[in-house]
Amino acid sequence: MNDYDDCWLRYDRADADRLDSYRRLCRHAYVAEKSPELSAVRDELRRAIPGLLGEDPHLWQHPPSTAGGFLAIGTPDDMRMVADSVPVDEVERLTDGGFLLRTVEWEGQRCVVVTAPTDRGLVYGTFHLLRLMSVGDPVDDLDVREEPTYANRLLNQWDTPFHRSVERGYGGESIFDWERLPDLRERYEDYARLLASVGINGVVLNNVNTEKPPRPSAGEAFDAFEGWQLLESGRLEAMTGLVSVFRRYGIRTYLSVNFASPMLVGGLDTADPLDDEVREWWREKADEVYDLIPDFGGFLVKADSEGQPGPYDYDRDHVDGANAIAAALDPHNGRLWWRAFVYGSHEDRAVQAYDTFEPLDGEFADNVTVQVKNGPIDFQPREPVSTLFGAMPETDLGLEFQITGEYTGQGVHATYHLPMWEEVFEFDTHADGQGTPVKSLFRGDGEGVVGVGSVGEDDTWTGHYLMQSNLYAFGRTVWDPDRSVEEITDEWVRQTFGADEAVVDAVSEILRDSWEACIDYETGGLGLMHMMYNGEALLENHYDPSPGEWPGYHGVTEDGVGVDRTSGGSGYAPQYRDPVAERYESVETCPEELLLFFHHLPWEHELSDGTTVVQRLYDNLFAGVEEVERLRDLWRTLEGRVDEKRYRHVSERFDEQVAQAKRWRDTLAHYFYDHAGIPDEAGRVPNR
Ligand code: GCW
Repeated sequence: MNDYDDCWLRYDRADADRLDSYRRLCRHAYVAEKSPELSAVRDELRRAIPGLLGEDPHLWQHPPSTAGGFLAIGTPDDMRMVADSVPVDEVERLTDGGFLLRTVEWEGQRCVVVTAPTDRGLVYGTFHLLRLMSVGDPVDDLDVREEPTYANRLLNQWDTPFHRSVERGYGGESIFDWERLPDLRERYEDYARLLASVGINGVVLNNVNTEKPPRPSAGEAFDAFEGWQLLESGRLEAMTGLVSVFRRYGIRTYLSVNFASPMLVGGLDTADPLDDEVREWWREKADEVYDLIPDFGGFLVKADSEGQPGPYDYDRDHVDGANAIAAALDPHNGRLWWRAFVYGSHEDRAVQAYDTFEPLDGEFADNVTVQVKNGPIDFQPREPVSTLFGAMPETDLGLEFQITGEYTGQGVHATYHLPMWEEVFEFDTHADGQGTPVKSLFRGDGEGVVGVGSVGEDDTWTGHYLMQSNLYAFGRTVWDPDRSVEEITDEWVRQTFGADEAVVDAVSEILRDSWEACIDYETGGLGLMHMMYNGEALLENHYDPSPGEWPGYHGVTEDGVGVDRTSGGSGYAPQYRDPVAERYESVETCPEELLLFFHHLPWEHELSDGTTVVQRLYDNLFAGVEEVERLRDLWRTLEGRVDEKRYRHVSERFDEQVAQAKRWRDTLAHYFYDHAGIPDEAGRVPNR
């Protein structure tokens, strides 16, 4: 037994009403044998069946003739029994990762069949079946057909191979012990299981920040191991075992690489993407990587951003930079993910990504994916969606969400991101006329959705038991963005906490309402953002309130609040297509939840219900704290219903969250009051 938590893969005993049928159909399992993925499937049954059914599984290498019923897992090519009992063309038509689950009659026995055209699909199908049993759904009449919506469902680890830290990770140190590779830890496999169980099919193992600037001058050594070193030959060789762990679960491995690798790793004196030697260096390096890891996914690059080198260092643009590296990956079918999170000369950072990338549409190589954060700023509690979505029809795009809670209370606050992701997915970009929601994009073979990871060495994995839900929900919504928040949440709660309806209801409600509460106490709402501490003293923690630090983000002055991002201001609103651009451009039609993101307004500007802006901000700040208190009290009703360890852990964090929410409320309320000079009508903001 490990000390760390099993998260949603607990496999607690199934509901008594269902137990007979589950045992009859799933205790005997006939599983194809040929691949590493299928050995992972068998291992998962050995873990799950004893817990769920209270009996060890019987694993067969041929269809058992006398069991009375059994579970069969394999492709139609692997197993004649499968080919005989499901429509083979239907299976063959499924995309990679897709699977069918059917309950069938076979030679007088009733059987559950899990089948797919690929072994990866069998892994997903198996986890799907185990999920059904974990939440207590019937399996005696199954007819399930599933396919992932997006071809690429990637996790970006921001694990820095440097003192094992995780940038913006709140679940402890990195689980990856690079210094000890090729030695493996059981935890790698358990992590791969968690990811595969929700359909993730790629993992970028290291942080996009592959270098800690400043770089030492020539002749001086780096004083610590840095991410770019993972491209060194010895490191790559040591990594192959770790890659195999993920491969067994259908997950391809990727690396973040430094744009200046030809210099750092290769010893060249330039990284100019148009230099022949540089291009040759990338080609040889890619050949070496693929010799060791034939199914390697590709590279991810953060260039010209926050101190990382990039093509601008050589007066080249992002197309030159990306295409040079992509050319090296291309012969191996490798893909280059190139981030759009760049800075530039603009006073308003919101306009930057679109200004930089939209003009380059159509120029990127076919195996480049431009990876864009969900909003134009930086994973704030609420942002409008990025203007790049739907704006680069000739370019493969990826959408980047943050699973970890950098700006939403980190490892302490319970802030569930799924409702935010749903808002992003449902947003109509009008890219292809009305009815082009964000979720309808990213459907090409080279496109997909990426999540910035949240796990670490902590027993809870994510630093907070309830925040395991964000990792779960990310995988499930990216598998199928049409699945509702309620459904995904309900599945997670039942697998994680069991079937007690009082627990299911309370935890679901806590999660559902947590995001709006966070927006209220951390921003006051109305589209304000980025008032988090960013100074050196607390390591740019992005956790504590510090509204005075970056007034450019919220535009607070004595005469008003908000940032003018219309055509008369920074010009962000017109980057959208009409009618979205028109809607944001005008104060009258701009949705209130984003009003101050797009407009600088007087403190006494009246909102649609007659409340003034300043009063609404006060009201929201107070409402946010009250809401967190209500959610904490709801959790407290679960004492005795949830195991002591998790009950206490979450209770303590809730107490801290309430205290911190009050700190946010008071800091912001005073800050607004100091600038507006207008007291709260309810008298809740004391003069200082
Ligand atoms: O939000 C900022 C974070 C950085 C991060 C960067 C990025 C990995 O504060 O920690 O660096 O975004 O996304 O590149």
